[in-house]
Amino acid sequence: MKHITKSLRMIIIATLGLVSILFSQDIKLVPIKLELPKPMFIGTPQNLNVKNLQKPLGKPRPAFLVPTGTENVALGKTVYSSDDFPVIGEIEMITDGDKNAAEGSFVELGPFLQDVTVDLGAHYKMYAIVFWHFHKQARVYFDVVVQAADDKDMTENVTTLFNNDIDNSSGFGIGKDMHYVETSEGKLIDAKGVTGRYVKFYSRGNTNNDLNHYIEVAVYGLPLK
Ligand SMILES: [Ca+2]
Ligand SMILES: [Ca+2]
Repeated sequence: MKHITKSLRMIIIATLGLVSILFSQDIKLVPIKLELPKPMFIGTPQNLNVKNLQKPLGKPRPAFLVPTGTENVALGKTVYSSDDFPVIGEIEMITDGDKNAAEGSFVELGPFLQDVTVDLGAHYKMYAIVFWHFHKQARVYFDVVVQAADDKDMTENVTTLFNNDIDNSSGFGIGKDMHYVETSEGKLIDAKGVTGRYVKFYSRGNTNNDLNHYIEVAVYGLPLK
């Protein structure tokens, strides 16, 4: 009996120690501040013949936790693109905060592999990247690759955060991530605290046509101290 009491006391002391360590680190996590646009369709069509396709969750995406103070640091920032003269829309619309699906809210880039690069203007620690290609109808975009780096040419401190190019037709290596159906929730990628100033997004057409579209990209981060 005496032995049990001693063990119990030690467990309590250890637990209290752990709790005080957690509090002393003062890392407060809060759900990401994310205003979602109006959904344009309900459910997922079954006729999308796409390999390695993620099953829909069937419910809203769970809250994503980030350190307190984390904001969309891409809002209003400069965007560069492989297609400087979009067929529809302007490149600036990709970081203007408008995530609606309607005509007048999306940018249409040319066919085949196209990219957009956001210059955050300074170095940030990134926790989540959320982007909307198109959500007026259910589509899957191909060769979606997302990279962060310190320089615009993506040569220094490059991290590939997402790659679903399953056949390596875009040359970034075989992507292990899954295809997904675009919805009003956008695609959220866990950036796991990588650092960088530039975030680059690639795609190579979609299940509907060979063109590439962007409505908005958001980078949730904190300034690098
Ligand atoms: Ca926009
Ligand atoms: Ca491919």
